[in-house]
Order: sequence, then structure tokens, then C-alpha cells
Amino acid sequence: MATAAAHRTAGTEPGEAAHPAASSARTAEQQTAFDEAVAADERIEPRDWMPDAYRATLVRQIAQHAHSEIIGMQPEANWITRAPSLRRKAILMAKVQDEAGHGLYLYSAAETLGTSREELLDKLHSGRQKYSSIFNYPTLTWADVGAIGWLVDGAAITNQVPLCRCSYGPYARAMVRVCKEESFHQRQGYESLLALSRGTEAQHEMAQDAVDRWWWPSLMMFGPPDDESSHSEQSMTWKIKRHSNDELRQRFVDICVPQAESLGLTLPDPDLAWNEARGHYDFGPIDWTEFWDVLKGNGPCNDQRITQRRRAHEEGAWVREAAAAHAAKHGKATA
Ligand code: FAQ
Repeated sequence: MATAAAHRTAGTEPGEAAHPAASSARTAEQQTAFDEAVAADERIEPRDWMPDAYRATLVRQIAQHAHSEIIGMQPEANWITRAPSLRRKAILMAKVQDEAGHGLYLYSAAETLGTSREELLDKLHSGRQKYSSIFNYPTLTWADVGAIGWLVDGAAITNQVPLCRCSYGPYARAMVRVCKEESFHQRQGYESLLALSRGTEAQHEMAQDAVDRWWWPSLMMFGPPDDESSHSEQSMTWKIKRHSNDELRQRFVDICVPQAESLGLTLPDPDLAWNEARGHYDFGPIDWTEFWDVLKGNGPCNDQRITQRRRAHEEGAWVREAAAAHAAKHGKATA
């Protein structure tokens, strides 16, 4: 919408009066253009005017998402040296590298909102920003790698496919590629679990044990129930989020039940049952005390994850310095 876009562009027009009344009229005009663009399903782009709270919400969510991708490398990387075959090792290394790539797209998307990667990493390292609760659980056996692929990547896709239609352009576009890669991750996890489930009795038990441990934390990934979700309503009005936490959680359960049957594994929930009237599976209560406890830092691996992240950052300082020196030298040579 060309007219709305013209009003949306941030900044003061040349010669525009700095009078407070003129400035507040201009802001009202920009707010209207922003609201119209969101209502018309247009994309908001980095140089467009946007409300401060919209920008802050995006930075919060994108940063948390980016941090989840890079912290999420740790649980699976734990198994790279112990993968049971060269094929599995090569697949796992590629997957973990993909997660690093997702982190990069997302930090770049956050940079378009005026926040530097250094600032966001500093907030992660000092505990001022979050990452997904799911990555505070340990990977105890090789089957956990399959369970993460099937359930954690599966939950991530369910949550992220609607984000491809997020109102903020750079985030939505990053999600398109992320979702394609996550879809491959989900399938490799499923295939790996299937091989274990159809293997020896001990392998089948290992796969079942992994699913038993990862099922409930995967459901928690979608965030608190709708009546306790502080941001959902506003984020849905802004079309950052397209569905509520509970809607996406239900969609995920509905997808997983038949897949678990095909895998020959059971989901650890005695209340799981098809509800003809609702057209969905009913499922048992989620332990929200555990969820909030993990968010407070009391999960089984919170300390380990953040300590490892800080160490990796410190040990990588020379790489960043060398890359910056190279870029500066290259820039001078070009000039
Ligand atoms: N963990 O009001 P809401 C992946 C916080 S990527 C930790 O409902 P919102 C790929 C929330 O921040 C996984 N904190 O919040 C992969 C807020 O606290 P705040 C990450 C959580 O933002 C696979 C408070 O609770 N995906 O797995 C969680 O509207 C395998 C109230 O909650 C994304 O980040 C949680 N699970 O909805 C990588 C997707 N849930 O900030 C490696 C994008 C909620 O006020 C290996 N994010 N909180 O202090 C989103 O869609 C949303 O941010 C939600 C939360 C749905 C996660």
C-alpha cells in the first residue's frame, strides 16, 4: 500500500517544524498508517515508523529465539563424538551447524531493529534475556538426539510456520528458511527414533525412555497457558504471533499422536484421548510449576548451559578480533 508506506517511513521530513503539536500530529498519522498496514497484512520494514512497544516486543521475542538456537546446539552437540555411525555423526554435525545458522539469521533480524548482537549476547550471558526452557534438560542417551529432532524440532516448526507470516518483514523472511531446515531436522529425528524403535529390545526401550522424558517439556515450549500469557494478546493484535500458545500446543499434540503410533512408541499421558466433539485430542495437565521453575533458572541444566555459553564466547574472542581486523584491512584496501 504505497500511501500508507509513505506515511510510515521514519524520520523528519526536510524543513518539518519541530513544534510539539506538529510532532504529535505526525506521530498520530504514523500510528494510523502503521495500524492500517498491519490490518491490511502488509509487512512492516526496518525503516518504517513503528510504535516503541512493537519494536521492544520484537527485540524481546527475536532475541529469545536467537538465544534458543545457539544454546540449543549444546544438548545435541553432546552426542557428536559418540554418534553410533559415521552417517549419524555427519547428519548430527550438519544439524547442529544449521542451528548456529538460525541464530545468525535471527541476530541479524534483531539488528535491523537497532540492537547490536553484542548487546543481546551480553543480556543472555548476564541472565537478562531468556532462551527456551527446553534446552535446560539433559541428553542422557543417544535416543535423546532422535527425540529432540522429532519432538523439539517438531514443536519449533509448529510454532514457527505461522511466524513466516509475522508482520515484521525481516523476522518473517528469516523464518521461511529456518522452517525448511527445521522440517528436515524433524524428519531425521523421526527416522532415527524409528530405527531404534524397530531395533533390539534395549534400543526400543531407550527410544521409549527418551520420548517419556522429552514429551512434557516439549509441550511447555509453546509457553504458558493463554490465561497466563502476558504478551499473547498484544502480539496477536500486532500480528507478530498469529495463534495463541494453547492453540499451537493443541495442534502439536494432534500431529504427534498418530506419529507416535507409527513409531510404535507411546506418549506418557494416560489422559490422551480423541475427543470427537472437539475434533482434537484431549491431554492431561501440564506441570506449570516445573515450567516456571526452569524459567527461574532451576532446571537440571541451566547453570551448565550458561556457563558453557559464556566460556565459548570468551574462547572465541580471538576469532571475532581476527575477523574484525581482516574486515578493517579489506575495507581499507578497497577504499
Ligand atoms: N521458554 O507471554 P508469553 C528451537 C516466557 S527454537 C522460556 O506467552 P510470548 C529450534 C516469555 O518470554 C525454540 N521462556 O510470551 C531448535 C515471557 O517472559 P518475558 C524457541 C518462555 O513471547 C531445535 C513469559 O514466559 N522458539 O527449538 C517460554 O508471547 C532443536 C510469558 O510468556 C522461539 O523462541 C519458553 N518455552 O510467547 C534449536 C519461537 N515460553 O519475555 C536447537 C519464537 C514463554 O516477559 C535444537 N517465540 N516464555 O520475560 C515465540 O513464539 C514466543 O516467544 C513464545 C512465548 C511462544 C515462546
